[in-house]
Amino acid sequence: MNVAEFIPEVSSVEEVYPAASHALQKQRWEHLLARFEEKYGKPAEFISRAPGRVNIIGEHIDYMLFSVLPMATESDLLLAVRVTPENSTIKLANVVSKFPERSFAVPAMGDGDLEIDASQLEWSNYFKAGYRGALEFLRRNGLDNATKPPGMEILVDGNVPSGGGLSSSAAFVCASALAGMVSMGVSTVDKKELVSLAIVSERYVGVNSGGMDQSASVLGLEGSASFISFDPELSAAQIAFPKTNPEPVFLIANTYKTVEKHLTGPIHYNLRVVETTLAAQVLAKKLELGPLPEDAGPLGSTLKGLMDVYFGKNPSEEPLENKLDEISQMAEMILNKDGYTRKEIADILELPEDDLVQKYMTRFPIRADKFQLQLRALHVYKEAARVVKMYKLLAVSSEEENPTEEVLVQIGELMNDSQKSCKELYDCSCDELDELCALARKVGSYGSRLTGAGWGGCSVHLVPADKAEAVKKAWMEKYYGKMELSEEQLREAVVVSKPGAGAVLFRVQ
Ligand code: NG1
Ligand code: MG
Repeated sequence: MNVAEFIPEVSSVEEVYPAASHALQKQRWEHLLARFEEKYGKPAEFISRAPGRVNIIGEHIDYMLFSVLPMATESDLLLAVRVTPENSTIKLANVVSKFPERSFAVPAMGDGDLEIDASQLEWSNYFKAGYRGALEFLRRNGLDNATKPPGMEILVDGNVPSGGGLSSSAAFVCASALAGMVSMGVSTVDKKELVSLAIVSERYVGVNSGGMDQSASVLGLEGSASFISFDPELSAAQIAFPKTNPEPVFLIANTYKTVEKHLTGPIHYNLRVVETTLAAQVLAKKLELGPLPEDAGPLGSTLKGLMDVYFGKNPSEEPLENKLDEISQMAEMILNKDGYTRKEIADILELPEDDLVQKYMTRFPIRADKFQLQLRALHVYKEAARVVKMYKLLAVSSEEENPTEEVLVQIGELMNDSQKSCKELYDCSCDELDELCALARKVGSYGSRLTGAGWGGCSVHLVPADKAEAVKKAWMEKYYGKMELSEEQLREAVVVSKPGAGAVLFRVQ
């Protein structure tokens, strides 16, 4: 368990990335620091760094507080920062000129919240969200209200593709929250605090998200995937993939179908959160479990939902996956498969329809006539069971001296089943994702699936190293070859991803 730890302070690039990347990353960091000095006339004091993440399995279940199995990526977001106590302005610039410079005044501790207009697709919102989390953290921790935090000069360099399912957003929010805390004088940042506040912060950007991305970004360790649990409290177990011969590699293939989740929320992501929440309420009602807790939930989530249905009905010590099978059978029997209207749900919950809307569909508005409670609940329970199965397979194989390929075949099957469930039960895949997965499987991928929220973005494939080239070739010929892509897009369409390190702080000497 690495949670009760502080964010590591590193003194060199070498401590952050695998050996093969040292030279390139060193150049990138030096370039960032040089550009910073050029721009602001004084050197940066520190770099706050947080990575993206690839989710290997456990999709759309974090907001129901089931465990997930992601890994941090090597790609990351760097914020070079100088603290400017002489004024209370935050200046934000990006090494990429398409992101326009922004500046805003820091509110005093007692002032209202830092305003974030979530209806706009505005890059600085992610910074503001993380920074606001840091402000709130300091307020909670007794910093006197009259104090005005210092300003900052910031230059950003990020290489996690945005809108691609690799969580550039969480990387940005986590790195910003970390930078904010450091600028306000927190000398050692607790990892778990940072995760918790970043999860709450990211919701300011308009997505009712779970906690997987921020956990993976902060808690990741080089060489390991993270088995992250949220209930009863945040914890992470690090687990490596078996070193079979040939070794497995993860290929990440971008569909180049970008989805701006904060715009499509009402019909995609936020709707799914509402559907699973209401599935839990309806199940609880029909199973006569009494009211589910409404506010509590670790990490500020509004409802523990489907998790509570599970525990409410089964307070025993039996293995999680057995219970999950049982409860999904029950969900299948109890919930109707054609979906429910608002009115039907309100009637079951014995609420006026307006109250239902007010309670579940107002903070994050949604657009839907029918709510697919059965399909969504089935996905969540079955996916949660797959995560536990994969974790167990990995735990067993990591004990073996010479693991055979068979374990990768089994892991791959779980990934393929997850993709099928995302497509058929959760309706969060798309033709492009399905096609990349089908092509990869044909050429020898053990398992292929979407990663992140879906509806576009990236896919993840577990492939034997000696077939990686063949898989790439198939995609180039049959998928990317048919699109009009720039050379850069073609170069970046597929990346090999190894589990990378989590967030770090680097103080410039
Ligand atoms: P992406 O779309 O990759 O950022 C989102 C959520 C996660 C999780 C996944 C689906 C945010 C910030 N993150 O990930 O919490 O629910 O979808 O598994 O919205
Ligand atoms: Mg995101």
